Amino acid sequence: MRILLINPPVPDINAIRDHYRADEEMELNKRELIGPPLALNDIAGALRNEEVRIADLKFENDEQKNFDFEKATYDELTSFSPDIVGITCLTAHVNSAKKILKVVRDFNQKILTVIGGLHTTLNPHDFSMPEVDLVVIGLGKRTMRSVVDAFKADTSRPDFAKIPGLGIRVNGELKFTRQQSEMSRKEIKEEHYLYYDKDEYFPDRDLTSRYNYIIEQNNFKVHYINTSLGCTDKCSFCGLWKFASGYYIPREVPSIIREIKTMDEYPAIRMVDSHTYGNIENSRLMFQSLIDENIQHGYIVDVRTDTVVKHPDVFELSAKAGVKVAILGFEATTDEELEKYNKKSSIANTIQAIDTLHDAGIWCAGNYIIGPHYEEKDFERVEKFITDHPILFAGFTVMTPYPGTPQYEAMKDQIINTNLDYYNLVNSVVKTKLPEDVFYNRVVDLYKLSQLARVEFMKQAGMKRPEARKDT
Ligand code: B12
Ligand code: SF4
Repeated sequence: MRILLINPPVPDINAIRDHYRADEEMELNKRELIGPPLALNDIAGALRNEEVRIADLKFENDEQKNFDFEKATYDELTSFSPDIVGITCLTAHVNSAKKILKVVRDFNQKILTVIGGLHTTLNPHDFSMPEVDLVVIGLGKRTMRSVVDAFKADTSRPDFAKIPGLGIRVNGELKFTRQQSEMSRKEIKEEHYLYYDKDEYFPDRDLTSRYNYIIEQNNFKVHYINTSLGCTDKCSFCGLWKFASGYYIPREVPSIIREIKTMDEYPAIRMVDSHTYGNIENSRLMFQSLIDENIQHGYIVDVRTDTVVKHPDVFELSAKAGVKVAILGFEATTDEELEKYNKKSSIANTIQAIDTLHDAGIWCAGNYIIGPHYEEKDFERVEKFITDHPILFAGFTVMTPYPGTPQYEAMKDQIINTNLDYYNLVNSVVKTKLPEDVFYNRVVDLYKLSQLARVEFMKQAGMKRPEARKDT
């Protein structure tokens, strides 16, 4: 079978960037939002005996001005002639994905079309449309393997009904098979998740090696790895815990180590977990094993502030193992805001976590959510906080109620922009309390201040970014 997997483009709509003066560079440069579509590498890992191609149209669109992704899709279809097209989908991808699906259907009615990802899992009905045959809900690796096998067995009347985690389009409606949400933790781990732990199914990263995923500042080649599934918490604005049916399931450490051993060509590895340290003993074992086996990469991890505060020793160990940057969702600058987000942490933890990570030699990339209700006093409070607690990179996302999250349910009546092209964390889809221009200019001010704070922080800490490795 020939299977074409597509990462759709995210439309380049960015109100924050548009409020920078023409002669100023936005600190959050575009390159930092470029990386491999691990979902597709991952699925391809389970399809190694098939002919698979990955088209990263997001990458191409980010790199080339006026990139025509519909034409690029058509060209891929013509040259590769796939039997199946699979598309991955976040919320900001939805409209591009729908256009791609139309191109595929118009090209050849017989191609089986499959769409999966975070958005389809939380909102499967958004893809109840004639151009879609199967919607994948939840983990996709085993599901896609089963779909391909069923299609291979009978292309004219494939039987998908026994494959869990699907919405099958029958007579214009989605018919759901047994869902991941009906499975116990044990079952997800045994039946789906452990599928990730067989070496022959590790992500196929070669399929995207023609794209240049690098961390621009130091020219490091980067790739991603999953070391866990789900999260320990249930923040109101986040869909990741729902995706994993509320479970946190860490991977077995030996399998993580074996997978990292296949990633020699990537000096930088980002652990794209919701929470890399959700099971602290597993994390301790993972970082100790990396040290014991002398496996050397620079790692980027995702962590909650309360975990850092509770387990400072694990972060010293992590730094020894090569962790260079920790990504943290700070989200807010008051405890009341954190409570509203159901973050189950505190500002005291934020401050302590920054200090603990810096003491360990780990740089922080922390994100703050800027609400549409923010007034001058709120911006001033954030400004003071980021100046008082400078880090390597403070980022600011505009509060975006993503469909399928509790925040969406709470805010849906306030949404004034339902065009999902704008749901990329840099545009407000709810009316801002300050005049729009003032609101975005204040976010721009935050970015500028964050840059100054970073320069000051690096000077004080005597730090500089690591040099590029000679062989990259
Ligand atoms: C790494 C990452 C990135 C990378 C790379 C993304 C890429 N693919 O190009 C970078 C830094 C570039 C990035 C950018 C953005 N990101 Co991002 N990113 C992540 C992160 C940290 C991990 C995603 C990941 O790789 N997961 C691992 C894979 C294996 O999991 P998965 O995608 O869920 O795939 C599984 C299933 O969903 C399913 N599946 C998925 N696709 C398909 C397709 C088929 C055919 C099948 C069968 C199954 C299937 O099977 C897979 C394996 O089981 C998440 C947060 C997190 N911790 O998860 C945010 C996250 C996904 N990003 C988010 C956002 C908003 C963005 C941006 C839009 C932000 C922006 N300002 O532009 C951009 C655009 C991304 C894009 N793809 O175009 C949001 C999405 C929210 C939403 N509801 O849509 C998240 C959840 C973070 C958040 N703040 O909430 N991101
Ligand atoms: S801790 Fe992070 S990943 Fe977990 S639910 Fe909250 S925001 Fe989502």
